[in-house]
Amino acid sequence: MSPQIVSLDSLTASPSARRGGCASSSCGTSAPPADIDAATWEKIKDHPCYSEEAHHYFARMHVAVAPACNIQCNYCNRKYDCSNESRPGVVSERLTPEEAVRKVVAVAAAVPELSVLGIAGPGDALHDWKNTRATFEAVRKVIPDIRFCLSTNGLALPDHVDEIADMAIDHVTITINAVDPKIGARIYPWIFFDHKRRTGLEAATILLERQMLGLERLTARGILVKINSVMIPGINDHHLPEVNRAVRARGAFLHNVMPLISDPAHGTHFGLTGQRGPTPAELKALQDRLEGGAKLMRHCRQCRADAIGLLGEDRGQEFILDRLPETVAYDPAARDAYRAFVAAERGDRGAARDDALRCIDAVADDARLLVAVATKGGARVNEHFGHAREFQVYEAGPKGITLIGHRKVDAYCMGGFGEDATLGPTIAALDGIDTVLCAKVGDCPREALLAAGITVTDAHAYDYVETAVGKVYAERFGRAAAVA
Ligand code: CLF
Ligand code: SF4
Repeated sequence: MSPQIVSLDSLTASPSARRGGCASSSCGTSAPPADIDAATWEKIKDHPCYSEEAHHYFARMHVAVAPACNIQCNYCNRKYDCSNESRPGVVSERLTPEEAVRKVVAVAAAVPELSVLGIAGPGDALHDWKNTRATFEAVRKVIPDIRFCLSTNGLALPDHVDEIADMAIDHVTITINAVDPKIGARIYPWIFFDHKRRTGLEAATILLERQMLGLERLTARGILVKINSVMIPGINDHHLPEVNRAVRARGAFLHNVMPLISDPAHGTHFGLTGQRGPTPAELKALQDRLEGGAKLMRHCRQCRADAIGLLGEDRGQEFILDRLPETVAYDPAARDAYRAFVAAERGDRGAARDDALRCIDAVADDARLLVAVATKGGARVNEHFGHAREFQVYEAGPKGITLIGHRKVDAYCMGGFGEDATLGPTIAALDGIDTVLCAKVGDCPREALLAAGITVTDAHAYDYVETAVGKVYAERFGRAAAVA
């Protein structure tokens, strides 16, 4: 049976429909949204990529045990890293399965938020299946409650679906950039398949057919499949709605459209030939166009193949293998306690969100507002403006309050002092934003942003994000009394 398409709109429908279960702030539960069955919710509720809500609370860890790949993408230079699931940047270290287990145990002991172990390269997790399988099997013996996730280009996928299902790997990402081989041939110069290197239309035809076959086989086994698509202006941007329809028809759970990252310094074909990536506005316009099809993931951070931590952070440098003790005792108590905390926090946040959405509902017209939030997790406004390395962007409007993306910046505050040189790029990165919410902000950046037409305020510090966005929206459109 195919899994249902998840509705992230469950967070943006009418308040009563947005949450299943109780709406009391004291209920201490995290009941599934009304349109997600209990079994599916159990699989996604602590997966930071498959549940937008979970990404506020839970962390993923990637282990770079799969360096080899069986295809070439024009946006990838593996000396530099895998663009499939990673932003360009070398993997700090490649690991053997044994080393990976040691590292996972050390991270699980130190990071109670850890819920998912992913293998996302730096090559292809299924082409390097021996390493991928050995890693998952060994980790399962030590940490039975961690979820497994893998990412693949799909070429080898049809051959591994049974083993994936047998190993209880519940989440698989396939990168599908085209369903038309003519478009695919502009993205993939070659594949290695059935002992032969193949090029051009033949290569793209085989790859695209194998991707669809793998997707169909996975969904038939009840495995949740997310599709990643790299948006490449002039090549597949107008084609991605067709990709969205095709993957939806085959039971894909989520569709994640990511911007091409293209820089000559990365040494990729696209980088060297001047192929540009989309602007944030182009990406948003495409994502808006895709609404109503396969549900969209909008909180991807294009993370490295060795990333560790919440999606908006990378703690990889804290866990370099050489610096870890040879043996680490793993005690699940801290992770258990953290999950109990999150369950209670979600109950409170759900009630606060319902209140905030009622404020939005009270404004009858079509007014929309883009709000950027500085947060370090927990779905709260809890980061100083000067410390933020990214801002989460929320759209408030008739459809509710929706996370629509993020904007990366360099931190303004370095060693206790404001770094004026970063303000210009930060203001540029916040183009189109109406209000910035943060836990604290100094006069200098506040005035500079105001001069650029952006309001920044710490008046809602430590509120839940939706509460703060709801208040700003209601205040802006004359409904302050409704949120008192
Ligand atoms: Fe890793 Fe990918 Fe699993 Fe997540 S990442 S293998 S599904 S655990 Fe997540 Fe990172 Fe985006 Fe990938 S934010 S690049 S979607
Ligand atoms: Fe690079 Fe990943 Fe494409 Fe392989 S599948 S070429 S590792 S981006």
